[in-house]
Amino acid sequence: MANSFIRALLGGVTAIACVGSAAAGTGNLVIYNWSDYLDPAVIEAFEAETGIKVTYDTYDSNAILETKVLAGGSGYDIIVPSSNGAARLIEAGMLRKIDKEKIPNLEHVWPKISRMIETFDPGNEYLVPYNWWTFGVAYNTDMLNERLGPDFPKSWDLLLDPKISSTLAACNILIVDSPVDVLGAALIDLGLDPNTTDKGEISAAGEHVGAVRENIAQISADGVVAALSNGDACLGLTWSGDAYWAAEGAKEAGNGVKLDFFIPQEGTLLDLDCFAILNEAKNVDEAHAFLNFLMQPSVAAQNANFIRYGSANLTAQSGIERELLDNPAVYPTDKTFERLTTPVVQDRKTERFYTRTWSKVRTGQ
Ligand code: N2P
Repeated sequence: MANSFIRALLGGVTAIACVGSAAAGTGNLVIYNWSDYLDPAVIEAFEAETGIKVTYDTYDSNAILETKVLAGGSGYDIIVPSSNGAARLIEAGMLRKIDKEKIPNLEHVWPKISRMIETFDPGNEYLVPYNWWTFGVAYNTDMLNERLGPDFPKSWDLLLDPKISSTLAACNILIVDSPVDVLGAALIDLGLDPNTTDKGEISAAGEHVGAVRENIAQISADGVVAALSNGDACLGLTWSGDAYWAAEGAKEAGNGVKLDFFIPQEGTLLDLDCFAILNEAKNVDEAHAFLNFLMQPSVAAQNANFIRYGSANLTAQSGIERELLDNPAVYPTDKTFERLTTPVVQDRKTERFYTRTWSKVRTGQ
């Protein structure tokens, strides 16, 4: 393993040498990514190495990304949609085929993860897998122990059982603004398929969350991490990497807030984000150069250690912290895998029904 890591590093050096030629293009690159989802030092290193100037912008939900991109003229080159959103953008003809010759470091992608997107991107022609995650429950250990005792159920019930969530409402429950994840969790809690196309079942999931809506302080695109870190929330339904990020934030702040995360016993969703290059990208060579740079195992490892998400770069694992690799919420074991479902891409009608159901939950209708 050590040898292959060293070989990979050497491969990376060659790749950096190639990257220089991309600077002969426009010399600019515009990236639109989820917030807190790339180590700024990676961008600095890329700029220093290549002379390419990166403009970086962020979003907090697939809905925001899609609205901006589907309107056209966004000005972005690289975007980072989650699997469902990525599939819709491929179908809408918004993405450019990746020129694999320009990204030799694609060889480091974990085949198990590449396969996850095969159903909607056969041959991974448009997408480069970035990170995977599980959706679960982040919590403030002291606040929950105080209110529920130490043996509280590691279950979706913490939100979806009104008796429990009403006890936690005063210390603030926040959930991410992500219909696929939250309605999926509600479907799982009801013993239903999180990928159902049955309108009655989707409505039941909406009503399940709606029944505890008054106990949710905020459905937030970007506020969950900060609220957990600061001790302003005791419960957050969010993604594994963000939960980790919140816990690290509290540790760094030294504010005494202790956070943990679990995958509910009923099961949950596992999904991934991918890099894509827009059809309308103006800086295509630079975009390829950036992806190749980031996918060098040493760079990918540094980035994974920073953002705390499970990396799709297999070779990078030699450089990823043991604590992250051993955390089944970040790198699920085969046993955990049995309790996980990956969202499928729904037909347009079903998709719209999920969105409408979610809007009702959000607005408390
Ligand atoms: C990063 C959030 C990305 C994870 N903060 C869900 N796509």
